[in-house]
Amino acid sequence: MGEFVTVSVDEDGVATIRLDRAPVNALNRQVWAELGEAAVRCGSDDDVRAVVIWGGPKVFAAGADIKEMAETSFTEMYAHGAGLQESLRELERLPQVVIAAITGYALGGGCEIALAADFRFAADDAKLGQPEILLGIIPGAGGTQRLARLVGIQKAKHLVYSGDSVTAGEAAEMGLVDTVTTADDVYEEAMAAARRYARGPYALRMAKRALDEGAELDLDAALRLESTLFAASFATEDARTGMRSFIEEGPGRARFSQR
Ligand code: DAK
Repeated sequence: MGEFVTVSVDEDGVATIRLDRAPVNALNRQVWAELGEAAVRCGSDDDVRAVVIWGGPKVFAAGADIKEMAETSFTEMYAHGAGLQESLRELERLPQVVIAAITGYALGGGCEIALAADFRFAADDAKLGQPEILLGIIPGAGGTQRLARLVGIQKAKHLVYSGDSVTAGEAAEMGLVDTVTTADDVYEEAMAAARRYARGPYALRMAKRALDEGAELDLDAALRLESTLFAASFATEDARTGMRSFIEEGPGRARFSQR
């Protein structure tokens, strides 16, 4: 259990990765490292069936700790920066469905953490953006890459070049967030969605791999990957359960074992 990042797992197998560094969850090196450890822990725990990442009721994360960054030299960043970026790869590569529940600010590295999730649920008070340019630097944890892949390069250019943040409503319009709800409800809505995925079949992991890894490949290779994973899904107990249940009880009634 980290000092600033904790993991708790509820009885439905939904893990909450909680960022907790008052007042704005500024991401110092320790937070990045603990986030990576939290992701590894969720990925290696068979009881974790879905993940919600949450910064608390007021703020998701206002980005990297600027006071720490101000003291960081080129050589230190060169030596450690890639390692810190790895924490988000751990999060992004989790086999389980991951939902970011965003209240308040998700700026810079905060926005980049949310971008590593499968879905972003935002509170209506949320503000998202990549303000790095205003500090004289560029996004360094996927903000020039995942953001452009998600919303398109033009919208990403606008956000990255200007440093402007967008409201939850604007973020929804550009596809940066998936749902908008009240700040009081956003965590529970993310948990409810995560519980639904937690009840899903083992094949959800295969679907996630096919979509995420396939997106990085040319179409032929991506279709081969899909084909392999499709065949592999027939090896799961859940595939037997799902098809038998349809034949005997009709659609949508299967109770999966995640095996
Ligand atoms: N770092 C450190 N302290 C911060 C902070 C931050 N990012 N953001 C806010 N704070 C502190 C403020 O200094 C203030 O501290 P006190 O004065 O109370 O001691 C306290 O939090 C409350 O902030 P404000 O008084 O400013 O509160 P407001 O509500 O007026 O404004 C705000 C909230 C979030 C809009 C504003 O504070 C703000 O603009 N914050 C900075 C946003 C920002 O530029 N974030 C950093 C972007 S750069 C890397 C990967 C990624 C990154 C770096 C490396 N590697 C893989 C190596 C990421 C870089 C970034 O995120």
